[in-house]
Amino acid sequence: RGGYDFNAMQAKWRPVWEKLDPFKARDDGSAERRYALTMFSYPSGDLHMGHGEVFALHDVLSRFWFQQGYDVMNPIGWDSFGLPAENAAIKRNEHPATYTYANIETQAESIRRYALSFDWSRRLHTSDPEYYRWTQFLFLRFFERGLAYRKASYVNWCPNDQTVLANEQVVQGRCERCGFEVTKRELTQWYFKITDYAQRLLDDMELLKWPEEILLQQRNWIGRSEGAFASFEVEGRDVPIKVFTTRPDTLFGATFLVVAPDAKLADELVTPDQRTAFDEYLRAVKASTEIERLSTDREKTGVFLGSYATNPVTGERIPIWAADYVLADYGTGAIMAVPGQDSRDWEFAEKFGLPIVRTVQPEEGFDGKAYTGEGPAINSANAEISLDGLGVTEAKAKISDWLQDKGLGERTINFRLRDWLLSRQRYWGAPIPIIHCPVDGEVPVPDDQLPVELPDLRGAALSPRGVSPLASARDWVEVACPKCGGPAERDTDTMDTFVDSSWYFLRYTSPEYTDGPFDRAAADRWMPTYQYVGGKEHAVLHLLYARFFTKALHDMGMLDAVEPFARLMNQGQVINEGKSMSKSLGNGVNLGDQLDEFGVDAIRLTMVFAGPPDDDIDWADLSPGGSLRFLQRAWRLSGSVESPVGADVSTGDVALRKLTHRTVADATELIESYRFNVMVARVMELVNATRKAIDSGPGAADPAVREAAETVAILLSLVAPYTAEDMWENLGHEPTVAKAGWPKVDPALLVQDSVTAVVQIAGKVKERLEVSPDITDAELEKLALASEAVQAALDGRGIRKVIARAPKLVNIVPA
Ligand code: ANZ
Repeated sequence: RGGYDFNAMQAKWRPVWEKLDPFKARDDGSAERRYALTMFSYPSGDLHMGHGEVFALHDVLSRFWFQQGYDVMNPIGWDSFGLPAENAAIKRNEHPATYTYANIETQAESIRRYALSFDWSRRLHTSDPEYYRWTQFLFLRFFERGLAYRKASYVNWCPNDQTVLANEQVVQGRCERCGFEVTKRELTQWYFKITDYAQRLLDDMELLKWPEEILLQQRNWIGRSEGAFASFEVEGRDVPIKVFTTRPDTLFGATFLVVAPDAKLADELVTPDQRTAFDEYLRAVKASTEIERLSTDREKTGVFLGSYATNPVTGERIPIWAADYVLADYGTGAIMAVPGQDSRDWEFAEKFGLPIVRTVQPEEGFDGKAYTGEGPAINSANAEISLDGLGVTEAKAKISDWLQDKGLGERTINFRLRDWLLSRQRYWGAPIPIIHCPVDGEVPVPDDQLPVELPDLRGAALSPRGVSPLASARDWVEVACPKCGGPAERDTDTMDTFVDSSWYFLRYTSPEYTDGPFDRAAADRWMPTYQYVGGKEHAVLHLLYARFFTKALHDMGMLDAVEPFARLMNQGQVINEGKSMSKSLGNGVNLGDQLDEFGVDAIRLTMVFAGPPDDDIDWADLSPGGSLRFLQRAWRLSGSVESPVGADVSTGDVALRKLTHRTVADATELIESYRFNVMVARVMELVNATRKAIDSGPGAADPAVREAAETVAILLSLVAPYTAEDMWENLGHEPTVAKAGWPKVDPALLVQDSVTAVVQIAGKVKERLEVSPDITDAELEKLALASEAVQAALDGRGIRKVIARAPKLVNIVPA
């Protein structure tokens, strides 16, 4: 055999594996099931470095479980609806499917070359009619239960993509996809009632082994606040104004009310003489973004509405203003302003000359404006109730009870989470399966008429123009109402692609199923996914939506699972020269080029070895050439072994055997705790030790050398499958090393002969002793005091105290 040649290995083993098909989930009950899932990709071009990383990391886990004998399901598919394909189609004057499916083939080929342990028999594409038929089916189930509904409201609008966006898709005031500043438009749109699930989405986080950072983001996004509603009578109006407050204890300091200018209420409250000023203000507000509106350091703006309310505890007549720092769709869209304790209210009061009353005594020495801290209530008493002297918590409880008794308010819980806006005015998505009939209203397309397939539109017909391109396909739009048979029209919006990805993990469990979106029995066998690997950018998007879908389907009796993803691992980004890769910076690294130059295994190894999975990795700091040299060194071991397959290893060199078994034991733990890079480092040590044993130790014929080399092959199969397979063959085995089985650890070989105990005097290390790992505290203390070095260091001083912590440490405190 010649030297290490990665091209030859790649050419040799790929067809062998494709024939063996070792990664097909058996689903036959022969072993415990494990569902390993990685976020499926958008087919927008070939694989990039980020895919390379996430796939390499995910494959370590999946292959580890295969080696351990689990029945692993590791499916692959494509999230193939969405804007990139549509924009490309407009540019190239073709159908989005052309671009989409060509890219899928390109990516599929790259993934195969990348040698991932996917089960290709479960492959799916969300843009296939066989898939989106079921997305539509699920939409209708949500619709039937009132979990999908249409309403008019101000929504996020991306002027560039000419479509609405969900709140989750607006990142710092900009479109999550194209970066354009998002504006507001009043439109009638479809929503999923995710808010019904707010509390359960919070509660069930307890079931999840996810990074704390992601859970925290979801928690904040859901934004639970405990507080109260309070009612304020309005002069000349029958209905009082209800406000939501988290600080009912500050009610005595409410010196004015503020309503959102774009809430209906503002329009109702404005008096004729304030009408012009108000209309002008409203126009300006509509042009601003939510981020701007909520920002604390922005100059406060607002307008007096001309109306007055009454503070229910002070009886004061207080003015009602409209200001954009109050949002229309949070709480009730109206607040009681308490400048004494709220900074934004303080600034507003200061700017417009409104009264400020402190109702919490600030700490000694406080010289700021609004006081938001703890302290006893002050100025908070009337003939009926006094909060004075009470702390914030007690005062809140007392006033809440009082309001409740008086019928002036009630305790409540408010969530920041809004319903999920799911309709899009774009072409390349699943059509919403609803027919609008002038007689019957919103009529679902009957299940047996699904899928509602997309009409054939391409090129310029897809150009964004604010209404869905589907509206221009008149033959498609005009249908008979399924109820009355009269003329009706199809809904022309398509679903957000996040709807497609909210249930794909269920479809994987029975991808061929034709009686429903998934076979319940199959889903119950596999769900929840044991492990999910993907990017943190999905924290409040996909990861939240998929949780909502799973719960809703559970409630509909379609599924046992209440959570989709039991464990989550996030990967970092691959950057270059300290910056994200981008065309404009010219620092892009092409995955395909790297694979051509260094081979698949060296690139995968480099990604895994670079650091902890969730750290960003800077390609400029890494050495794929070094990885390649290591793989060559490992591979050469397999050609050096001189003992036969199955040689009796019990007579082998004990030192090398101990290292081998220790390496396996540590690797097992390291993989389970996602420290793959350390695992690789341990394999490198084993490779070096094995080489040394061959060249200057017990020699190539010692069976311990075979045991070590086989172990290296198996451990490496998680990261460098081609090299590992080639080693396995050189060692006299049949393919595939991927199913060789995780090496068994002999506990007797893990016992350490001795450990180093450190002896400190007054905190300084004075002696190191080789001791038995089983030594007792008393024995260790005796040994330490008998040491010459210790006695010399004590130099005749007496001893006040000795603390022995066997077997590693003795601390001597001299008198
Ligand atoms: C009086 C008060 C006094 C308030 C005080 C706070 C501090 P979270 O915790 O985020 O739920 N608020 C209520 N509805 C609002 C809306 N639509 N737009 C903007 N602000 C709104 O915040 C709840 C608090 O935010 C509420 O409690 C209300 O101001 C304000 F010392 O009421 B508070």
